[in-house]
Order: sequence, then structure tokens, then C-alpha cells
Amino acid sequence: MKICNPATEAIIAEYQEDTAETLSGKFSALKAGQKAWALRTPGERLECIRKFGDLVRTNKNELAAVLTAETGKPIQQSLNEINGAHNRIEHLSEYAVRVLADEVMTDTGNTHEKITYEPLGVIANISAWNFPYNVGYNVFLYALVAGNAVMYKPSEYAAMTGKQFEKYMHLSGVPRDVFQCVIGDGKLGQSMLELNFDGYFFTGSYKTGVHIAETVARKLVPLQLELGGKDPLYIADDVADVKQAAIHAAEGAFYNNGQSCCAVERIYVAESIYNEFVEAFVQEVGTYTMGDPASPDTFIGPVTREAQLEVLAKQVEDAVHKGATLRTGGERVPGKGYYIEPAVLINCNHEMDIMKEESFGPVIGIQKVSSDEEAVRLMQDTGYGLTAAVFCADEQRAKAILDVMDTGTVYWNCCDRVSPYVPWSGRRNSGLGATLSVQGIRAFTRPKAYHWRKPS
Ligand code: TXE
Repeated sequence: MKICNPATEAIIAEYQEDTAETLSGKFSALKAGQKAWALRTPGERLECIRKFGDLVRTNKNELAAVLTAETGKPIQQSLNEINGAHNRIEHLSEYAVRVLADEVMTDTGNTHEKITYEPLGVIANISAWNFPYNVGYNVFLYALVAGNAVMYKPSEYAAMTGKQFEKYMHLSGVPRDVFQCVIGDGKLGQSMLELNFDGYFFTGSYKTGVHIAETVARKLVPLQLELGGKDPLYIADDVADVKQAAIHAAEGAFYNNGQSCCAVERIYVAESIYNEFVEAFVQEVGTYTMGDPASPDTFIGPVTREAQLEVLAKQVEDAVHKGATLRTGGERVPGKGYYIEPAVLINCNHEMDIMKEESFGPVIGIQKVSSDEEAVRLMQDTGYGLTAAVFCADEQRAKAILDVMDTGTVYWNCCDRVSPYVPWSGRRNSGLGATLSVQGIRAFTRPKAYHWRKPS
């Protein structure tokens, strides 16, 4: 497999891909290795993960350079991701031992009832490229601490980072037959679906997610899907500071080039502040530095996948054709690299793909609304259900809007953020199951009920 730098289009590495045969050999090894790993205590397993975290932090500059080279993520954002993802290890350190411990429910007379949390076994982690640390850690760190073995398939666009995870995992004391990174594209992912894993944990597109769910359905093993979104942000007329709201909204839309699962993908603005908001938003986007992602000043790099450029161009064209105004950007930058100027479309409506279909890139549509009711109706007019956000001064007003959202996460005066202390889950086309939080630890276990009757 050839690895291409999306900023230069140069081939920067080559890997021998895994095959159905190597996959099957690694799977058998993981099956055997998991048994011994499960016999270690959660505290011992956690110790390895903490060492892994320390090694990643010690080598973060080298690792950030790798991530930037293969995905085009601006270097400062690569460092932010590596530093930020460490909070998963802090969360596990606080909670895992307690959450994985046996729970005695009844101990009266000669009746003793308890729950134990057994690992699932060997799990398949088919992963994405946009935040390989965040979305990878959400699955493989939690799975390992719970006593599972993991076959990790990074996206073909983040294979080098995947190989680094494997290197540091083994250096941290996680046995080779407990964590394996396999290299390949969707075809290799397909081969993983044919093996009998004890759970499938996927991050990626809706289309592939549904395909995986259908393919593994008959195995009757746990399946979790973290898919995309079309996350709305509503700026209400009582917002404390319109300019600040515009700055935050633009960051939510354009951070990581808009390639975040919970990126702000569409914005609704109350009509009384619409013009002021749009001007501040366009001005803010004008301050972004686009260029070489290896430079510390760059905020907008290339998009990771060349194919996405066409999707974005079509959305811009469709919106303009249907009456939107392109206030800035939208042009492919000539020369090498998959660059598109960050695009701001205003006067949008729900006839336009940009307000309904996932963009996953540096383009945003803004629409004027005349009431909270209209905003709520439009925010819900999507098949996705990952996050929804409101910026406003009145907490009760925000609560009334966000309580009715059919999304896994809601944000008041913030957006595009993830915390390990609360579950990360999508509804409808955004996914199935939850990672992070206590639930995200339990997701990698099966409960066993013990009914103990002591002889009297
Ligand atoms: O996703 P894919 P891609 C969305 C986003 C993006 C689009 C495509 O809209 O533009 O998906 O990205 C593996 N059996 N998100 O191409 O194809 C594949 O090798 C088993 C949102 O990266 O879904 C990779 O490891 N596996 C998302 C993983 O699935 C298969 C993050 C994801 O690939 C397979 C990423 C198959 N048949 C993309 N086909 C988010 N939640 O943020 C592919 N794969």
C-alpha cells in the first residue's frame, strides 16, 4: 500500500498489505493471547495503557509529524489531538478498575447475587482517519483494559499512525498476541467481517457502517457504529456576543478542515442578528491561514481524500444554483495538494444538499430563521443524529430546544467537543451504541449473573 501526502501528493511510505491468510493467522494468535490477558487484573492492564500514554506523549512531536504527513492535518492540530486524546487514559485511570469490578447485588441469608463483567474476547476495530487518536483510543484502549484482544485496522489514510500505535503498545507491555494492527483498505476490512470476532467496532461512513451491520448480523455479537453527522448550530437572537459566537461557530465548522464527525455542518441564525453574524463569520474565516500543514501557523491544510473535493464542489455548485450566495472560498487551489479554499454559503435553504448531506470538508451553509420553532424544525430535518448546538443567553430557552433533539449529544454555548466522562453516541444514521463514559467501558464486556445459594 502506497501512502500519499495529501499536501504534496508525494508517496511517503509503502507497506506490505495484510491478506486473508495473514489476517487469519493474526486472528488465531489473538484468540490464544486474549485468554492470558483476561487473567491479568484490570489494574495490571491499565498499567500497560498508562505506559503507552507516556510513550506517546514523550514522542508526540515525531507522532504529530507522521499524522500531519499522511492526513494533511495542520501540525498544531495534530499535537492538540495527541495531547487531548490522553484524557481517555485519565478517564480509564479514574474509573476502569471500579467499573470492571464484581458487583454484589444481594447478600441476605443464604442467597448471594452478583454481576461479573467478562471481556467480549477478540474484537475487530475498523477505524477512520480524521481523528485516529480520538476515535482509536475510544475503542482499543477501553477494549484492552476490559480484557479483550484487539485487531485494529486503521483507515488506509492513517496507516502510518496505526503502525505507531502498535509499536508503542508492544513497547508498553501489551503482548504482541493481544494487539495487532493490520494494513489494508476496504477489501481487508471485508475479510475481517468474514472472521468470527467477538465484537465489531467501527468508525466511518454511514454506507460502510450499514454494510458491516448487515454482514455481521447473523453472528449475533456486539456491534457499535460511530458514523457521520450533519450537526446543526442555532444562533438565537439573545446571544451574548454575536462576534464571539461567529468566531466559535467558524472554528466548529473549519477545525480539522471540517473533517470532524461532530463538526458544525450547518448554521441557523435569528434574522435580527443575521447580517451582523454573517459579516463577523466571513471576516473570521478570512483570517485563517491556509497552506503547508507542517507549518505551525497553518489552520487550513489540504483535505485528506482527493475524492472529497468533488463532493464539496458539487455541494457548492448545487447551493449556488438554488439561490445561495457564495460569500467566500469554494475554489480548488491550483497546483499540488488537495486544497480547497474554505467556503461560506449564505441565504441557504433545505432544498440544498449543503443543508442536508454530510459535507466533511471546509464548506458551510448559513440560513436565516424567524423563530425558535423554525430553527428546531430545520435542525431536526436530517437523517443524522450525532450532535446539536445552540448559542443563546437564556438557559431555559436552550434547554427547551435541546431537550427535543434526537441526537446523542447536545451543546449549549459550545460545539464540536468530546469528553470521555459522558457517552459518545449517534442516533439514527449517526450510529449505534456508545463509547466513552462508564457505558463505554462496559461496552467491551458481557455481564454474567451469579445466583449463589449457600447450603444452610
Ligand atoms: O470512510 P469508509 P472513508 C465519512 C465522511 C467521509 C466518508 C468517507 O463523510 O467523507 O465517510 O470516508 C473500512 N468492510 N466519515 O472512505 O469507507 C475502511 O478501510 C469493512 C465520517 O474513510 O466508511 C476504513 O478503515 N471495512 C467518519 C473504514 O472502513 C471497510 C470518519 C472507514 O471507511 C469496508 C470517517 C468494508 N466493505 C469518514 N469498506 C466520522 N464518524 O467522523 C471500507 N472499510
